[in-house]
Amino acid sequence: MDKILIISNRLPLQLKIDKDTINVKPSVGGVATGMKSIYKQYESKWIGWPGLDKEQINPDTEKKINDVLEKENCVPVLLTHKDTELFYYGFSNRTIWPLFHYFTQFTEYVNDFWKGYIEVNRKYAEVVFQHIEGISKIWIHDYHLLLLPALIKERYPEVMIGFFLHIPFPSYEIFRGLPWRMEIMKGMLGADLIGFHTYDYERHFISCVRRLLGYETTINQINLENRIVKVDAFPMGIDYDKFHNDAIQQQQRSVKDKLKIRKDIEQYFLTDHERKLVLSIDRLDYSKGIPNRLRAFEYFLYKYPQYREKITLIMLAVPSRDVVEQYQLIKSEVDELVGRINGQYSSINWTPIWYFYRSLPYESLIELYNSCDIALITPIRDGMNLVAKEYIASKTDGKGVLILSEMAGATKELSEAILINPNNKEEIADAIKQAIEMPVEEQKERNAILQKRLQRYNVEKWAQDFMKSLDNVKVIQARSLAKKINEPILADIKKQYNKATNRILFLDYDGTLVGFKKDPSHAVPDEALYKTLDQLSENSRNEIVLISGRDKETFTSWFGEKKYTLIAEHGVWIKRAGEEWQLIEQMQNDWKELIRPGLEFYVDRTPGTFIEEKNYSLVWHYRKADPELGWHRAIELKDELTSLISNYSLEILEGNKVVEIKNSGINKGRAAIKLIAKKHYDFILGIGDDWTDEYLFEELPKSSVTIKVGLVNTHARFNVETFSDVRDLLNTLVKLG
Ligand code: GDG
Repeated sequence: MDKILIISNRLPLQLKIDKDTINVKPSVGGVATGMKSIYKQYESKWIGWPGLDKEQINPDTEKKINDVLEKENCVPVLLTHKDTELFYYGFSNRTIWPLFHYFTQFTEYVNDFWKGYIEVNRKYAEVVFQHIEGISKIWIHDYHLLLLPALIKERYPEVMIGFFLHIPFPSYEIFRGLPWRMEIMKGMLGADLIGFHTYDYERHFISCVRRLLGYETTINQINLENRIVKVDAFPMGIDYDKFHNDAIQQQQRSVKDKLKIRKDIEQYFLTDHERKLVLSIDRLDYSKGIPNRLRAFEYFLYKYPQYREKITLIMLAVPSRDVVEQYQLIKSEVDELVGRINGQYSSINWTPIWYFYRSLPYESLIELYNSCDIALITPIRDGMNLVAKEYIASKTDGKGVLILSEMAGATKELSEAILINPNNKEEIADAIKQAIEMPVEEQKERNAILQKRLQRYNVEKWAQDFMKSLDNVKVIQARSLAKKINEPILADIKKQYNKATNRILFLDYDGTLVGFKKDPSHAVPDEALYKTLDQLSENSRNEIVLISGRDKETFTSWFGEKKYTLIAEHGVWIKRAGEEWQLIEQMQNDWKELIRPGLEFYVDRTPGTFIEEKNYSLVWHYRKADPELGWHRAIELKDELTSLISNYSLEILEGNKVVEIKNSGINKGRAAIKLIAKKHYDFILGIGDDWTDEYLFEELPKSSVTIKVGLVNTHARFNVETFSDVRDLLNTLVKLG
């Protein structure tokens, strides 16, 4: 059986020290439930903070805690009071939480918080290292542990790491404000699979990866130098059957077994059939839009006076992070608003808002869900919002109306709810009216669709899907790694090289022999490169061919005096050592005047881009442009060009951040073939990094050693990670003589 580790800020159980005994109570949160199925399937352990400060625990109790937790397959991460101050209340909840929920005005950038965050992520890593033996997969949860994936990956690259973010991932414009944005991105990219609740969060993340780190992405895959990372949306579900069945069971209880809350609701509300109950449940958090909701409810009472005394809002606000100032402020605001509305509208036999500031037992929650006619859920931002789903699941008679903010991740699946903009009190007030007046048939119709969907994609399915995807990434990675040059492959290449008497080495330049520079004119050859190439070309058994898309003037200035063969413009021109440039093929050039104005239009609209004119091609460069915009414009441009060039014998090449239009039939592969046809070579090497080099890999004889730089799919036989690996390989060949 596979062994896995689950890691989250908190363990899925609550600990209480009662004199000498330690009491544990499982927590009822969604993540804990979802993980139950994973628990059954794998031999797993859960690592997290048990909720007690280290100072509260003496060595004797520590041993007891460990024993109790061990029985539950849990491992504690012990944090000091200072740790929780800086890491939990500090960076997690005063920096990441507000920023990721678009509350930039509440976001605090404090260096000590950041240091505390790094330190605690390291503490988690240390505990992981103590339990990693035999572990094949790790699933890390949420925004408290954004650095942990990379900390683990560095030490244990072979362990598959999944990371799931339970809160929104903000757009680039918000995320870029974080002083430690690079560290956070790199930390997350330590994972092999990164999951979000919705596609929107996923695309924001990918956009940040492209803009901040410059990695190439293909749909939902990120190609790091040495690894492929997959990003995907997994909308978290709930334990539907549990909520639904428990609601049925509680309803069927005999009068004497009924919960007090049920009896109270029956006594005060359910006797009056015209009285509508509206429910609101959240942690008391500024992201949940509680003041907006109250103002909209107040406005509803003002706008639709006919419903006064006929509607009651039951509002449960669960205390949360109350040491953080913003949470204290929101509490005062809510208290004040409730007081104001009740003061304004109450009568002797009616209180508009029943307000509870505490948490209730799970059974009471079910009673509230089941008895209320309307759920009013209006977050300003919410990663998912499970309360909305739980409400629908608990409506056993199929009646009930959900009013849901379009800013909650859950709207993507709950489109049959009445969706509102949480900042629009007019719309919310009207939605309440619509909900009150909605015919029962319509309520049932909408809910039936919602219930079916929630039952199918439940939390168990969510967890299983995530794990399946993680396995899948492993297969994708293995495919790209299968061809990576390792010791035995290298030994074989060396053997072939040693045996050969007539060798030819086709080497692409940019991205293969040198790293990419934002400005291509800065990618000049360095001394070490000249030395390697000179040594190779001085060997009489070798012919060195630099084969590139560069223009012949640049190549002349860099390598004109060298003993290498140069092929420029993807195979238009050839220059043998000591000779002049010659055209490999005769071509026409008159098409340029037709294409150029179109390209200029793209330069005008895309800052940072420019046109390079080569003898037989035009190139639009977008390396210096905003990566997102450049990428979109390149797609547009290719699309436009495709119809424009149909009357000419031209083709469009897409290279690394370039779109090149050139005469068709000219490519590196054709040029190379012409060269090797002239002589018998018993060792042929071809190395390149981009799309244009694929022609070379395809055309060279099957026995050739073809190498792609970058761990991506290719026609080449082998891969290496970066241009430095190419240099190492060439230096190894130099030593062989
Ligand atoms: C984060 C994201 C995302 C609430 N009051 C009581 C109680 N609850 C339970 C509910 C529900 C859970 O707490 C709240 O979950 P939410 O999803 O609504 O919100 P967050 O706590 O902010 O959770 C959120 C979630 O992670 C999962 O990924 O959906 O967007 O912010 O399950 O039932 N449970 C009990 N008593 C209460 O008084 N027993």
